[in-house]
Amino acid sequence: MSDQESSVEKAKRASNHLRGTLAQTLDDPEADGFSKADTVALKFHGVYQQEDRDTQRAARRSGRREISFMVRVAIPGGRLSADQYLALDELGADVAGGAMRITTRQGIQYHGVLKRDLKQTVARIDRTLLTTLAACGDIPRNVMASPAPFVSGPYREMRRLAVALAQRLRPETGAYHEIWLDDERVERRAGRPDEEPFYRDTYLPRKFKLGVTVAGDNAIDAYAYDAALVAIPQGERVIGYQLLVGGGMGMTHDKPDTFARIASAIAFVEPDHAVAAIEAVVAIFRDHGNRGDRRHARIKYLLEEWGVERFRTELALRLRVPLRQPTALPPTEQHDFLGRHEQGDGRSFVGVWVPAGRIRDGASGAFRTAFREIATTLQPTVIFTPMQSVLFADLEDADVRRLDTLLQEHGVPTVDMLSPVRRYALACPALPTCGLAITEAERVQPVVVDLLEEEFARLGIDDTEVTVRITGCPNGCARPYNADIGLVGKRPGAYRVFVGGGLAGDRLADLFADDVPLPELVRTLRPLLERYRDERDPTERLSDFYRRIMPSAEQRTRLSGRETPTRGLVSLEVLS
Ligand code: SRM
Ligand code: SF4
Repeated sequence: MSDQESSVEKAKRASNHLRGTLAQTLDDPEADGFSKADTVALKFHGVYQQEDRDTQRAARRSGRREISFMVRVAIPGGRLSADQYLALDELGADVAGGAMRITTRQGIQYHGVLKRDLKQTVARIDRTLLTTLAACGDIPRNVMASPAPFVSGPYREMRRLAVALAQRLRPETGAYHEIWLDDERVERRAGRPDEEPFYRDTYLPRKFKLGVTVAGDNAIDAYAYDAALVAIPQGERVIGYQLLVGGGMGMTHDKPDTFARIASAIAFVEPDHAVAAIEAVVAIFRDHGNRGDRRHARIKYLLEEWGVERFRTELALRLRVPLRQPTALPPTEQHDFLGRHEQGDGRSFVGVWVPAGRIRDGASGAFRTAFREIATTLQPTVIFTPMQSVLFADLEDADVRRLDTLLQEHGVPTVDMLSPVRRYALACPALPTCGLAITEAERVQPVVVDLLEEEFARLGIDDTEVTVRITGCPNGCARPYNADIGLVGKRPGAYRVFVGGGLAGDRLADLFADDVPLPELVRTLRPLLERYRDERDPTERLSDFYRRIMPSAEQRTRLSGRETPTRGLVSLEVLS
């Protein structure tokens, strides 16, 4: 570990608990953007400074910088009232070209917000009783929770826990209120002896991702995060939680010391200790995470260095209770909860697919108008899912009929109209907004889905449930490394292709083919798909089949960073 503080650590320390000169720059009409140091603090407020990558070069050549902002809203468990939903939708119309985008962590993002609209954007979000604070930055992010609105005891308990964790882990700085909101609230917070008793001056070494769910339901993709709690139900009660720690997707191409990792089961935690256990995990990360090299500053690297036993010992010391060994969990799947389901109180919820999470009116349906009408007339609870879709909950039978009609009237597809490839596809925003994108992702997703749909139909395997996830760079924002098929931007127009994760999300995919131009994707996958068609057991999933025919480590590369992926690339000859 490097002893040197990274420049981001220095910027955090100098920001005076996330203030920097943000307020001054916001008020300065001559300033088109924020200084580099201020953009570090700005992220903690849920705001990213961006430039349109499509026009950036031309603009810069003519001496201009066309800066706009992405604003991210944290929504614990993705749950909103209909009125909150409508307020957020209206805000999107006013400041972000009419579109909001559901994120892969159940939040929403507005893109293209102008500097002059930033303050009112954050203030209006605050008025909906939501926040952008800690939606980004080196801090625990939005707490994910299974979106299923079941009314059973364990689901209720799990939802309560998500809210408790979000409240407990929120930073305490007064900066947010000073910069974005009114003075009165600032005065009420003044005079605290220590502004950030838990996070201190430099917060966490890096971002921290967190989720909660109930055993058997992995809609949140729990193994991909820094920490997760899985409720173990017994009848209507939760008897404890499985604590998972050390998942993460981000890596850097050709830097084998960076890697994606599936979370490890650390302990079985009593319900009364659940919040304290997560707080202790965060504190361990705060105190021992790498603050010199941001590439290695996730808790997964600490866990890899320490091992599970040392981590458990440290956790028990901090919690001051003996920790029980983790328990065996039932098999899980990443349910998307699309279509109609009973909630358990005589009412129903309906899950509606949203292409790449963009709630807008477009060629594939008038999603925005339909959802506005549903929210206005039926007043459902609205829940965003980790698959970037929407559940409308608390519906009576007549409401479900009305909802179906509204979807139909506005051309919004229902789940029975989607192929499995389309239904389970995810893509990150990538170009043109993401400053880190190497390739397209969201904008090529329809092409990739069309190509794969056609190939699966041609081979007669179109009943196969597969997750296809695309990202524009190796950071893994659409969680490609535990999907059945993951495409990860390698160089402009070409992707690394990963195979072998699956719907359970509990194992990493292998690097299957490197540097594949999009037009060659189908040809690259064809030998595997043809063998799958010919040799699969009737109920066997694609990734399970792949693992059966490629059982040895030599045949497969685990994306674990212990080997250079290209060295262990799956040999296509083995497949043919
Ligand atoms: Fe992400 C950075 C978008 C979920 C791993 N992510 C970014 C930024 C902010 C780019 C940047 O730093 O300049 C992207 C903004 C693009 C844009 O224009 O909107 C971005 N990430 C997203 C979202 C919007 C993707 C989406 O399709 O919805 C997701 C927002 C979730 C939220 O509401 O908080 C999003 N990002 C993820 C996930 C998936 C997850 O957490 O479930 C991951 C992989 C899990 C993990 O963290 O390991 C992820 N994003 C990253 C990383 C790699 C971190 C690392 O460990 O190396 C970066 C780069 C970074 O932090 O430096 C990143
Ligand atoms: Fe940007 Fe890469 Fe994340 Fe896609 S995966 S949004 S390209 S950082």
